[in-house]
Amino acid sequence: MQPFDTVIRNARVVTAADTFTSDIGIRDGRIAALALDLPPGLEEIDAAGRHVTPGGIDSHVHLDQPTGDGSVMADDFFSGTLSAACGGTTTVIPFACQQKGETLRAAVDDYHRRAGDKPVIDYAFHLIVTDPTPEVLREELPALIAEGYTSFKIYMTYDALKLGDREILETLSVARREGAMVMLHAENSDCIAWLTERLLAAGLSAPRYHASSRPMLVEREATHRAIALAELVDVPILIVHVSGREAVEQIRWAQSHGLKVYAETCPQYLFLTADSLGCDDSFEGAKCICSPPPRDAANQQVIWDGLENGSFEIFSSDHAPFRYGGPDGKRAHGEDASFDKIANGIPGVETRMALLWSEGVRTGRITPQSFVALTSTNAAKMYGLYPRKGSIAIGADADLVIWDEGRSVSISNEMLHHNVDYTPYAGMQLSAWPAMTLSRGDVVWDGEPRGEAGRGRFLPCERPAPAQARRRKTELPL
Ligand code: DUC
Ligand code: ZN
Ligand code: ZN
Repeated sequence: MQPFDTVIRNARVVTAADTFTSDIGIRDGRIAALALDLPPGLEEIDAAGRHVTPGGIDSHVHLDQPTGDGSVMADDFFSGTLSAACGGTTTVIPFACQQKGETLRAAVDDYHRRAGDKPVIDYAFHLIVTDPTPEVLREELPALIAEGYTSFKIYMTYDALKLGDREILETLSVARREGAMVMLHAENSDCIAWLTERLLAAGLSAPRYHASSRPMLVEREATHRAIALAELVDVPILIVHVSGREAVEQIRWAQSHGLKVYAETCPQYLFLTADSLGCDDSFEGAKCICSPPPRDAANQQVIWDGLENGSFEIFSSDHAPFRYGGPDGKRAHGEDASFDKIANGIPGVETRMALLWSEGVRTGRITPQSFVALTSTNAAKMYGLYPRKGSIAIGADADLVIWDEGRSVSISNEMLHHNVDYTPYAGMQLSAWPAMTLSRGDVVWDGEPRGEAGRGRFLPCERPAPAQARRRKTELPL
């Protein structure tokens, strides 16, 4: 038999189910053997005493996505995927966003062009459906789902992106029939517009009022409505970037009534609060403008509880990278811009894994197995990449992270590899960081970035099992 290309020795292998000590034999980019005392490989990596987890799947990132408001995303498919790899992520799922009036096919072609020969790690695409014309619903969406674009996002806010309830119903109905996973951005658009108008009229326009314009209530209402619409169509949904208690209560209600309602949360809802947007009117608060906004300490605790008790399936970054300095990021409309004109989103693709391992696993809040489920395995299942991705198992891609634990890491932007000029987590002290990341057996991070542009492969996704509708109990002609 051919020797292994690489053998990782004496790893504390963590999967979503177990932790065990094993060597990992890698051949042709895949895991070929899991056992102790494997024969020598062409390369040998000593992991004695180290946890080894599946490479992260960051299933919510925005790369090179046009914004239409003069701001430009700082990360393209090279810098974004390089940064991901350096933080222990081996697969990203960015969005291919349809512009209103454009076909979905044109959007997909455009994003493949943007990716080009840039990706350092493997990637798939979610679609964003903004214009569900009869043609899109009847022809394009089913065809693209069949080709491996098996998940799509619907926005309930932002004029350029949002769908009305009737459009959401029509689109959910296609997802049900075709077996696609629908992600929902749940915030009530009219409430935000009404509050924004009043805040601005009262002269309250500094970055920190972004949080005032999108209180928890607007997320709670839209979450409730999304669940009701999905219940009517009888289709599973996944609520993305859940920020706190009121939305979690809606989701748990749905789950306890047997509805297939899944949820995602992100580091900003564990480590930032509305105060991160500033306690005065300084523009600095723009660095933490994202939607939904971070809440408060009590809501952070609810999110931690949800990670622990199974309310959430997915912990993603929602990496939406805009530079703080320069003319085309947070300041695209000038430093005096009102909060509603400031680019919406924060970077986080490189810090996601270490934040959760350090502050979740090493503090005892979540188990190593939950960490793996939340950062990798569940995303692979939710989006049709399992078992090729998301596990340490024979036949799976050799996407792995070897952890360096116990050392003190002070997060700074200088240590990161994204193309953003700040990190919201600067100054946080962590006790873990990826020592090494392997993507299909190649070392792409070992303290230095090693991944070449273009080595990442596009991954068509299967129809995800969790997106399958329940058996219908009603007589409605759906
Ligand atoms: N929604 C996202 O998913 N990302 C950035 C901003 C937003 O509103
Ligand atoms: Zn969103
Ligand atoms: Zn997002």
